[in-house]
Amino acid sequence: MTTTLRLLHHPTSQPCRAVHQLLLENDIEFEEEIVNLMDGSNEEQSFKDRYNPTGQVPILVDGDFVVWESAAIGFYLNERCQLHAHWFGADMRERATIQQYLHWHSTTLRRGAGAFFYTHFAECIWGPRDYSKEIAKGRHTLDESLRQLEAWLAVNPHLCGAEISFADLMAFHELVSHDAGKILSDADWAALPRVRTWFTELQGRPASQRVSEMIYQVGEMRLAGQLIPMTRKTSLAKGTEITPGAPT
Ligand SMILES: N[C@@H](CCC(=O)N[C@@H](CS)C(=O)NCC(=O)O)C(=O)O
Repeated sequence: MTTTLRLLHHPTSQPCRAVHQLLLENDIEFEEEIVNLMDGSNEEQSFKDRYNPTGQVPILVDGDFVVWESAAIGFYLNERCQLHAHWFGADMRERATIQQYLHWHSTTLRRGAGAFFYTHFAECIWGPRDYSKEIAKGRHTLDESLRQLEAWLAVNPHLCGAEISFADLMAFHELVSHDAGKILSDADWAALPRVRTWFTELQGRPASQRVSEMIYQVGEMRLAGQLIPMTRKTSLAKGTEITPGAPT
């Protein structure tokens, strides 16, 4: 295969950063295209028809093949680029454990992103409103998920075993957003000592820092009370609403 891979993504997006980091960690050559999520370009019908009917990123394009959903992109890259076995598992049990994590992740820790989204981005889209119910819902899911991570990290130094896998990157980037937005207090971190050690270790990887620069800048802006200019009027974190689709 000789085509150059294209990654369509946005650096504020947790699953995009995980895929971006996987590409960097493995020295995979790719072209980067930032999709403007702030003006809702990703929701245009032409974008959905061409790339992803959900309008979401990340998206990987390999010649005439398009794949979306971060986990599916990861598995594709694993086979396409023959990644080192620790990323997706050396045998069927390890592979199943990593799959298991990624399925769990999409309905739990990923949904906890609502705590970040409704604390920091909702106001930039819909203006000042009472988002406390959405924040509380995200926070509840986040807390439950973090307790589960803490339990897994009591068994292994990484989420699915001794070595780092794509599961770690996916989980790590959820926490990067919460860290950038100071969603977790010092007391929260203190109650999660294994998660904190694991998070600090992952933060030290050069690729982690490279892909996380923008979200930390965005976090600083929001913590200083600045709005992120957004002209879109729909959620960036679909599925985290109390009432699906609301507020509109
Ligand atoms: N399950 C998807 C989630 C992707 C996702 O939530 N993408 C968000 C950014 S973090 C997005 O594209 N939001 C824009 C929108 O929904 O319009 C994956 O893992 O790839």
